[in-house]
Amino acid sequence: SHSFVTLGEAMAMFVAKTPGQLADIEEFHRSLAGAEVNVAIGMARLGFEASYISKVGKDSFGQFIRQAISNENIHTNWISESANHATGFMLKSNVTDGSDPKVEYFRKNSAASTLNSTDIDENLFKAGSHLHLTGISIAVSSSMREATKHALNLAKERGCSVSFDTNLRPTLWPDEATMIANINEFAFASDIVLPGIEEGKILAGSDQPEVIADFYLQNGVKTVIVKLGSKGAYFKTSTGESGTVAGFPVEKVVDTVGAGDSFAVGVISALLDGKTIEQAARRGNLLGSLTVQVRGDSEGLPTRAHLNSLEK
Ligand code: CKP
Ligand code: MG
Repeated sequence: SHSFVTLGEAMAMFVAKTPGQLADIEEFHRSLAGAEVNVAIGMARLGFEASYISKVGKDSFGQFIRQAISNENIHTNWISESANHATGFMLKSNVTDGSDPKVEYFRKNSAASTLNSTDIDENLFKAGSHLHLTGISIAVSSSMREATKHALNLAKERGCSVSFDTNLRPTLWPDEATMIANINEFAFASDIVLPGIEEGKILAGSDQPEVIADFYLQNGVKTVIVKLGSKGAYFKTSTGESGTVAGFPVEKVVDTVGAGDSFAVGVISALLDGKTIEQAARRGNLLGSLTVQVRGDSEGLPTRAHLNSLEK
């Protein structure tokens, strides 16, 4: 069976218990965050062997993260510890109208930001494994960007498939032009690219899903799936397949954060299961729809048995 590898920064996330400005909130619920770790959790729940490369501080948040990841049956061997940098954390507001919550980061100079190429174990990359990367890891620091590049190169050398979620986080970049150039460099080198429609507008200069897809296909990408939120997803491949799959109806949107990561789990797992690109886009939407109905990033991600019952 296929194994799954990803690399990134995991954080403790404090979600406001009540609506309002973050500055006014007294009570928070702690959970786990980090786009890449969210995807690893989803893959592990579906039964894939998952490895997560990261770094935490020698502190309680670091302990919490390591424990949470190990509870999800993800290999923790490649999570190292920094002696002099703290684990990052973030705050998230509580919304009641389905709008995107406000997010505030406390991650500058975090332990994970010191991750570098020497933390990448070459043995993780073997034929049949899949590497998932996102635009967040390459924004966190230059050493993490180099580590990500190293992982990408190893994966390609060894014949692993590579997916890339553009995940634009403007507050982590010095300016927009630097963000666009770096994100597109990594996207062009990947097999599967998963931009949101708003991200595509910034990265490819168009709000037309087909134009966004063509922009990446013309630059060497094999498969592009543009996420259209509640409207579903548009897919196009270098072999000429294309189409739109509808979104899954959701009764009440609780919190949109993490939906993109769940979408990635759906797509990657389906492709590794041997499904078609259309089935993969559909599963991406299904898992995204589960995550917008819960407040945390990963609590909506299904087990294999749950997924089987939903796909019946
Ligand atoms: O694009 P998504 O809403 O799926 O990503 C959410 C994650 O890693 C969340 O866990 C947060 O911690 C982050 O993206 C981030 O660094 O912004
Ligand atoms: Mg995203």
